[in-house]
Amino acid sequence: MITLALSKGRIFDETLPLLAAAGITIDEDPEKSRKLILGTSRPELRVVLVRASDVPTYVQYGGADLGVAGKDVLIEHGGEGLFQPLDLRIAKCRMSVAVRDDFDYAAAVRQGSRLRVATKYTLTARQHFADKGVHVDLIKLYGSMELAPLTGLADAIVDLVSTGSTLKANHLVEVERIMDISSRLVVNQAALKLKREPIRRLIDALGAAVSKEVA
Ligand code: PRT
Ligand code: MG
Repeated sequence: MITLALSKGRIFDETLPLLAAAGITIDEDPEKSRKLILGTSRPELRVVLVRASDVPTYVQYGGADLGVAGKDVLIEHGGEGLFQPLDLRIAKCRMSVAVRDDFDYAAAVRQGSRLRVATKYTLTARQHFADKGVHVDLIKLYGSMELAPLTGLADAIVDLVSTGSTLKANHLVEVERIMDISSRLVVNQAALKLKREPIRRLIDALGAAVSKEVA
């Protein structure tokens, strides 16, 4: 048996067409069922539904053989014990710094002020501001980062942006793009050795599906 970890929502939705191109369908729609383990058209392949940020942990410890996780999540996890053979080019967005539209970020940086930055992505944020030589106090949040500058909790946030409409609706502006983000296939290193053939075939089939999408 091969177990693939996916998170509900955009990662599940955008992985489906890649699996379909590899001739694989999932038996149930996770939005309509409460099941956490789903069968597929391949008897030897099943899907487990886990929280997006738990995908690397499941794969690292062998709770799943493979998984799909955003680069944002993989950086924060550290990637230990994970082989990352493929950029699936799905769930694309960017990691950015944003501030209130009335906050002069350039001036604050120029003056060498100590910035208060709220984020879920503390490793990425720490590295970014260290590279720029900007002093920051990081405030770890687990959700709704957009609220932090509006309530005075922070001067800036580091968050994911795709269309930009969440920032706009909350009177925030993107002032720096830290990196482009997409989701990657991650594989448990021990599983890759023990179940080499079926896992290799799945990686190759998904790789071919990604190249077809790009072409
Ligand atoms: O929701 P949960 O806490 O369980 O986990 P999660 O938020 O990590 O899961 P999910 O499914 O929302 O995101 C899974 C992955 O999708 C992330 O790890 C990213 O790699 C990727 N992704 C792509 C995004 C976005 N686009 C995105 N826009 N993840 C989150 N967002 C959020 C962003 O944080 C912000 O709140 O959407 C909002 C901005 O969107 P726009 O379109 O208004 O700019
Ligand atoms: Mg979410």
